[in-house]
Amino acid sequence: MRVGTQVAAALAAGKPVLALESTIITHGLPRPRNLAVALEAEEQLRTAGVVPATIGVLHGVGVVGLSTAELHELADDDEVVKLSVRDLPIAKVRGLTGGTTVAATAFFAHQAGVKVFSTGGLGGVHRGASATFDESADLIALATYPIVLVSAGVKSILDIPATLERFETLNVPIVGYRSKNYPGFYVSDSGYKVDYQVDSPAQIAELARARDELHLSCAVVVANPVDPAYELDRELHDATLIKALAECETRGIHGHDITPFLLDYMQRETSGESLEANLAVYRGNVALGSEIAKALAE
Ligand code: PSU
Ligand code: MN
Repeated sequence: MRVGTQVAAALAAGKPVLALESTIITHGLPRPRNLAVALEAEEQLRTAGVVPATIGVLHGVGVVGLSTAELHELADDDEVVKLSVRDLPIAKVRGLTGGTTVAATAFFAHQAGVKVFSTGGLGGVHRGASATFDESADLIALATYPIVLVSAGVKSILDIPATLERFETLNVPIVGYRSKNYPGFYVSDSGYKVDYQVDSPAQIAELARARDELHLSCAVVVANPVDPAYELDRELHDATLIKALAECETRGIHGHDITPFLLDYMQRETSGESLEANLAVYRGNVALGSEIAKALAE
């Protein structure tokens, strides 16, 4: 693993740093928007006085704080792979270049000492998981690496109540930001609730400190609903989702290809409307993550 110079300097000085994942760049967003979004998120952070630490793997080496040139490299690589934690030894031995999922990003962030991480949507339990056993390694990672993770919930392409149950089983606390409605990524309310609400970045920092004092390894997961003004039209959302899941079944897509396939399908079939919602979600999570990073640096 290598820590970028700006990130290393900020960490040494106790300045706020926010981790960002890179599967969103390599497999979550279409080109060329992927690079634009990655650069925009970093710019948003610098303006807020927070050092961005976008994390990915280049030629087998985990990088915490990719440079602008390295972001270009990752965004434009035709061979780029999706790397979760289990893939990291293989990536190292074979010198692979890849986007890191929430799980792998949380691993590297924690190793480097970055305490807060913002993403768009989390992986979770897939629909039909009782037969396929398909649940994202993000869940296990969040039980293992004590960071603060900001997301807008899990997408409704997943089984949301089962995902919430698994978080409970895995001892991962979830708090809603200024709401007890668990968000559904594209929409601000998934129809399911969380048990606890927090109302400020300072309260989240306090929770992370309490977790550390208890020597618990779990992440604190912050569910940050998208502003309802930017959410995806619900009817369009529900109709597209049904088609996406059917198409996935027909084509026999499985394993780590499912999430990228569903995301891409939603984007194409909503003529980019889901993409705009996706970007609003991401901006909101980067903004909240930057405030939490500042509260933790105080
Ligand atoms: N959900 C999204 N956008 C994404 C992902 C999930 O709304 O880009 C990515 C994240 O990197 C997440 C990964 O960690 O997909 C989960 O993949 P899987 O379901 O294969 O674990
Ligand atoms: Mn999976």
